[in-house]
Amino acid sequence: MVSDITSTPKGIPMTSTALSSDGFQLGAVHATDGELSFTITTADGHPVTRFGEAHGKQLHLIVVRSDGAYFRHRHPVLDPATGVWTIPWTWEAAGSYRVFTDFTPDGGPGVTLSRTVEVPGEYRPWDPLPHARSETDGYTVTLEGALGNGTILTARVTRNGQPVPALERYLGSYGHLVALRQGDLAYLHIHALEGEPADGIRFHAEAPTAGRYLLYLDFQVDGVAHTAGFVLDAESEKR
Ligand SMILES: [Cu+2]
Repeated sequence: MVSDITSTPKGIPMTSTALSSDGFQLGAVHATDGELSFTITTADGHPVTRFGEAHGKQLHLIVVRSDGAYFRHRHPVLDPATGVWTIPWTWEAAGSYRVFTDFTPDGGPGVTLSRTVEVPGEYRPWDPLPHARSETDGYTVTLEGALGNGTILTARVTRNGQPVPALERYLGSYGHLVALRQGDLAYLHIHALEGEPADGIRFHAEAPTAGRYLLYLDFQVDGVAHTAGFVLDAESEKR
């Protein structure tokens, strides 16, 4: 479970965008020569070599450009002797990227740490308008419902106008949704509710504030993972 979320007095989850938290630190991220690597250390700099699991993985790596473009959710491999995580990597475009590591220390609650990485080159900004429908790899994905504090979002995946019956469990549920607040990329890991995918994948959303959010749904069909992106404006709390 992701519990880097600390509750405000009103009980609304806020997420850290820091590179250190809860006694852990994300070391420098190297991403050259076709490989991305980093180390999670303790606050005093010792590499962490043992991790627990959440959503079937010891660590979830989320990389996205600061404007929300070029989102990737990957699972790097740990060298348990050194604490170095690696994954093959090439950058698609220039810009400032945020690298999130979402992990579970051995025996502890989950932690999310992040850092920025600058990728040189000519930068072409992306400024998306709100949209709740996304086309990806031949699939059409819609997100129904309002994003707010304690609202339900329902994702539906179709292909050629028909529901996709072969939606597979991926990372412990039929879909995996990450929401980032536009502006600071505050990180929300939105958990799927149990249910059959024929009825749509339902998520329980807790947007910490009103404002614009970038959302990314990962789903899997025939062993292949796909990502659909959305932009939603969170409603302010109704009174
Ligand atoms: Cu993951």
